[in-house]
Amino acid sequence: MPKSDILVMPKVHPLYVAALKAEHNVHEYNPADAADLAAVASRITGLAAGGESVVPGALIAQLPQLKVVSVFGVGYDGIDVPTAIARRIPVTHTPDVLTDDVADLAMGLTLSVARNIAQADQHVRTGQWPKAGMRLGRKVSGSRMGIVGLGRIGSAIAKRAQAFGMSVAYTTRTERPDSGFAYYPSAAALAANVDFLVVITPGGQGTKHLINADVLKALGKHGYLINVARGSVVDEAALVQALTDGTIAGAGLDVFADEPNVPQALWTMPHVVLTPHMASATHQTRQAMADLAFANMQAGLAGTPLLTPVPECRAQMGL
Ligand code: NAP
Ligand code: 8YV
Repeated sequence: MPKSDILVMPKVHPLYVAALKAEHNVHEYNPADAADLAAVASRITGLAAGGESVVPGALIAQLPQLKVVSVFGVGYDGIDVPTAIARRIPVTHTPDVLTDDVADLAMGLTLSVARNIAQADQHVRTGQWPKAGMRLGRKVSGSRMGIVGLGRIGSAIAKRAQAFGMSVAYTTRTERPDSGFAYYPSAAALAANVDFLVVITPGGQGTKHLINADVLKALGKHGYLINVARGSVVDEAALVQALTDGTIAGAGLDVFADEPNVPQALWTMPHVVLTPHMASATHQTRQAMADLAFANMQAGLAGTPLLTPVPECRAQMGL
């Protein structure tokens, strides 16, 4: 295949960028330098983004030859997909290959916050063990898990929860009777009936602040919130308040409203575990994501069938 000109959004994973550089001319997008983009815009045929990238319609409009947007990540809430579709430009993502890792981290956060693992590690490292005891944890095995979003990753979390002897319930917009799990029509109704509420929906306007003060109140003072979805799904101010005044028992958070900025109030809370958006960050999965994102890019440039177009492109572009 002849070399193409690819525009790469900031902070796209190096494994994906390296694969692109080996085959193409790569231009790193600098939102602060309009002249830099103007010099190459007419040649760009591929756009590489990450799951957290913001690709507005105005950027797509500046790229007259664009053939494909290939996202390194399953979430694509930052991409203006309707604008791309209007120009018949397919958008692809990386589903399935990261499902196990994200489900593993959801369980890791659940165990960590309930059993005080991060706190306990500090207790030993700072020489506290000979001097003082630690507060007791919350038993996870046999407890009740509620999953907000029973898709690929939510289903993988359910499987893991079952292995811990937990009961599983869920909420989605469309009930899934085939799952065999108890269905609740809203996040609040689900929260009122579980010990751990795990959030794993897509981000974007459709789920913005789905987890609000009312849902946290329903989860209650013995309940824990785990968010591995997107920061936008949770009303972060309401969450900080609920953790401060004891409305809920604790939280395990991998994603935040304004990454990489995490509200300072959370930094010192002993009943909170914080990770830096790393649910899919293993060597194995990041390589698989890079391979799939690159394969989608190559297919989009060549005009051959795409491996994993996003659902809207499948439905509206007949892919
Ligand atoms: P998926 O298979 O499309 O599942 C999404 C689920 O969310 C579906 O069950 C969907 O069911 C449900 N949902 C959508 N809107 C909803 C709403 N308003 N209320 C309740 N449920 C809703 O996607 P996936 O592969 O599991 O990935 C899910 C998300 O995880 C991604 O989009 C991404 O944002 C996030 N993620 C985060 C990380 C990380 O590093 N932390 C890594 C990977 C993915 P209905 O359509 O029936 O509502
Ligand atoms: C990645 C993610 O950290 O897949 C997603 O939606 O949020 C994560 O897997 C991200 O896409 C890397 O850019």
